[in-house]
Amino acid sequence: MGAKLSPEILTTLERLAIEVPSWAYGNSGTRFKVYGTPGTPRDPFEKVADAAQVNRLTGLAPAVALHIPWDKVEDYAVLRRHAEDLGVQLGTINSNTFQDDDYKFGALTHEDPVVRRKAIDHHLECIDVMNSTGSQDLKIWLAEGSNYPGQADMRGRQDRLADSLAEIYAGLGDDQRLVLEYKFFEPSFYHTDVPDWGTSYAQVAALGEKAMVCLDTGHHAPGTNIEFIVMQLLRLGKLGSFDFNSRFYADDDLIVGAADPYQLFRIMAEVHRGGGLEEDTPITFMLDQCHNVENKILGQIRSVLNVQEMTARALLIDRVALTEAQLAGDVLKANEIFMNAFYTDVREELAQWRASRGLPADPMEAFRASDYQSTIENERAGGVQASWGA
Ligand code: PSV
Ligand code: MN
Repeated sequence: MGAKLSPEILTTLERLAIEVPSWAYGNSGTRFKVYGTPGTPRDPFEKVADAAQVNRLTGLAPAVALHIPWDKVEDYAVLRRHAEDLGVQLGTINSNTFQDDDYKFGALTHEDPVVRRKAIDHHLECIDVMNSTGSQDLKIWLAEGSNYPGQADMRGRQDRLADSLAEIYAGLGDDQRLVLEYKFFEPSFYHTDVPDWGTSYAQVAALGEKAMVCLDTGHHAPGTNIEFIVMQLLRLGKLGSFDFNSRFYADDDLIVGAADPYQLFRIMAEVHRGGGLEEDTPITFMLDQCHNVENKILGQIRSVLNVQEMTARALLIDRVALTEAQLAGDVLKANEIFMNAFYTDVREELAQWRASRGLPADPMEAFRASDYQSTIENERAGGVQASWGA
């Protein structure tokens, strides 16, 4: 193909797969308002159908992540067949220990063994779901922490967390993994039990090789050098998955690459440098986003295309010249080489490449031109639209 994207780069791009989250297709909002949208799915089957559109038009999203209990169904094998009929797989299973009254003061860290038991059992149930769906990853994000200094015994909670995770880990099958996601604040504001990559790393390292860290790009303090964390976790062999999204202020869950495409480029450059785009990559790339005011399916299409575009640009970094400049101490040459790749517009070449693979050159326009949206708006009348907690 064209001058910029070599066959080698295209082969790497061919492998890029980004899981989409089922919750992106449901209604979402802020604590102020959740807007309903015509055509919003009413159950996991309809969410999977929408997700399949993203893959059909981009070739980039072959799996859908589920959230339990939001995506609870009677028979997961039926949901799996439904997904496969539509050309996608069921992906990461996300647990949920943040919506029951019992969990007000913690779940896996709770002082009360009865509450802890309930939370551990929920995760074991998630592993059962994984056995039916064929999912590889169990993703654990915990809403646990405290609001006031002195409120909680942080040390005791960390120890109980280790014990709870060990029990969950023991339930994993040979080909299954646990990924532990960190977040620096919210819903707790003073301390969070898994606030940073170091804590997540310490916990998963103690479990064993099937436990890895999940890095959600929106879960860091402003100004954090996220690509450094990516480098370090890859170096340690513990970067298990990404939750991609972007943020201006906190955990905004906006379209990845929308707020800061350069940051996404820097992250993908480090992923590439650390071998994370190789065939045997340990990384599951996933979106963790909501689309509060924009069309949800188009929002997901835009997201996976943004990841593809910044990955292509990252692959354009002239690594030989960069190393040479670095070793020569040529600060500005090195920076220039890095920036040259970032400033290279690859949209036209990616469009041509898509067309050559039987995909629409412009997936956004292809979706707008299709009758999918009007069909779901007509067909999905009645029932209760899915949203947070449904
Ligand atoms: C909450 O911050 C969150 O966005 C986490 O990132 C999880 O991955 C997601 O919700 C689903 O539980
Ligand atoms: Mn997340």
